[in-house]
Order: sequence, then structure tokens, then C-alpha cells
Amino acid sequence: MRTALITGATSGIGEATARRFGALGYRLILTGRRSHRLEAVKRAIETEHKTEILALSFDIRERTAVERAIAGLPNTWKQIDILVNNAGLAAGLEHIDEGDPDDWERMIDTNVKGLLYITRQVAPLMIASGGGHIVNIGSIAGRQTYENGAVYCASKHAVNALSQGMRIDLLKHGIKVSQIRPGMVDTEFSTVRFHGDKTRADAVYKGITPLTGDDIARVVEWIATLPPHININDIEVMPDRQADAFYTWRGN
Ligand code: NDP
Ligand code: 8X3
Repeated sequence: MRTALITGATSGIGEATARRFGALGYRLILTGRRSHRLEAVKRAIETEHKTEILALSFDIRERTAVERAIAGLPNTWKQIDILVNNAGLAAGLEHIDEGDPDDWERMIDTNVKGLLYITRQVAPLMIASGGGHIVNIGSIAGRQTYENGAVYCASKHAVNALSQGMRIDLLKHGIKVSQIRPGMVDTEFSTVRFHGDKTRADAVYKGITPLTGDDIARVVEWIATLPPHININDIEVMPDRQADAFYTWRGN
């Protein structure tokens, strides 16, 4: 039976991925800060699919908390087949001269340093058990940079570089590294970006049918269940009305 660790499983893409992996019968290690949400997701998947789930609530920005959480895994949970590095966020949408440095730190500490902290703990476990698969959730913002998004885009450019570097460094250990770069996905992402302003968040998706968390989870599932000799290095996924980070067709 395969074991998957999914960061940021309390909502959006991470929660949807947990549900899909649960349906496949995977054992799941789910993480996120909101422990009540995490427990609710755990209970729902356990009830529906009768799979084993460990819920680990910690802030991925805190290196010692990440280290403690992974070091404290029971031995029977230390063989991790798939790590989905999904936890992340955008905070604010401002020109660089007006941006809030607290927002910048949240994005860099979560999207870049948090991803590194957990990977540093899980990769040796994968090596010890003979291999594995790491799926990084990047973004179209990892290859393009848009106005007001310099720091979020920089953080996802870092995920893009890390995905390439990890793939090289871990290849000899039998660890595959894939990156998924979504466009617009209607999750809690925009509400978080706009600090809870739901009206502003909803406007982002007006006039298009955005992707759902489950649309991306479907891609994670596909990548994770391909024959072992195939790796999807990198894949960009967006709604049919979105061409790239700059151009979205919302009709007349
Ligand atoms: P959501 O806001 O719905 O989910 C984000 C998840 O990340 C939550 O489970 C949240 O859990 C977790 N998270 C955030 N900060 C921390 C932290 N400090 N410690 C632990 N967990 C944390 O958004 P999405 O599902 O859309 O986002 C998932 C990923 O997809 C992100 O990396 C995002 O950048 C990326 N992405 C999203 C796109 C979109 O349009 N939605 C497009 C491209 C990429 P909790 O709050 O409980 O800690
Ligand atoms: C999130 C998508 O367009 O806000 O990564 O960069 S976008």
C-alpha cells in the first residue's frame, strides 16, 4: 500500500488531492495549520474510503516544527512514496514600492523555505526506502512575472528552479520530481491573497470557468499513477479561457 504526504491539505488543491489519493486506498499523512479543518478532512476521507490517515498540524514556516513532525512519525509511517509539496499562498497584490514586507516574508517563508524544510526531512526517508516521487505545486507565476506580483512570482520561480535542481540531485536515488504549474484555480487562494476580501477574490474568476482544486488533483493523480519508468517533469494546466498569466478571455 502506498503512502502519500500532502502539505496544505486543509483546503483547495491539497484537500482535493487527499480525497483522490484516499479513493485510491493510499495511506495519507496530511498537514496544515488549521487543526480543526485537518481533522474534518481526515474524518471525511476515513469514513468514505476506510484508509489510514495521520493528521499533522504545524506551520511549515517553522523549521523545528517541520523537523519534529517528520522525526516523530511512527516507524510504520516512515516509508513515504509520494510527497506533494502543495502548501503555499499569495499575500497582497501591490507594486514593489508599496508592498508589505510582512506579506513578502509569508510568501517566501511558506512557498520557498517551507517547501525546502519538508523536502529536506522527507527525501532521506525516500532514499532509505529505495525511492519515491515528489510533486511540487508551482504556478504559471513560476515562469512569467505579472504587475503587482513580483514577490509571489519570485517565490514560484524559486519552486521552478528547485524542481529542476531536486530532479537532478535525487535522480540517482530513484526519486522522481514533477512540477505542476496551474493557472487560475478557484480555491481559498484569492481570498487569502486579498486578506479575506471575498468580493475582490470572486472578481478574479468573473467571466471564466476557473479550474477547481479537484481539476489539479486529477493531474496529480495521473502523474502519480503512471508506470514507474515514466516521469512528467513539468506540466502547465489552466482554464480554457486563460492563455497565460497575462491574457484571459472573459467575453464581451
Ligand atoms: P488554498 O488557500 O485553498 O490552500 C492552501 C493550503 O496551504 C492550505 O491547506 C493551507 O493550510 C496551506 N498553508 C498555507 N500556509 C501554510 C503554512 N504556513 N503552514 C502550513 N500550511 C500552510 O489555496 P490552493 O489550494 O489554491 O493553493 C495550493 C497551492 O497551489 C499553493 O502553493 C499555491 O501557490 C498554488 N497555486 C494556486 C493557484 C490558484 O489559482 N489557486 C494557481 C497556481 C498555483 P492552513 O491555512 O490550514 O495552514
Ligand atoms: C496562482 C495563479 O495567476 O495568481 O499561482 O499567479 S496566479
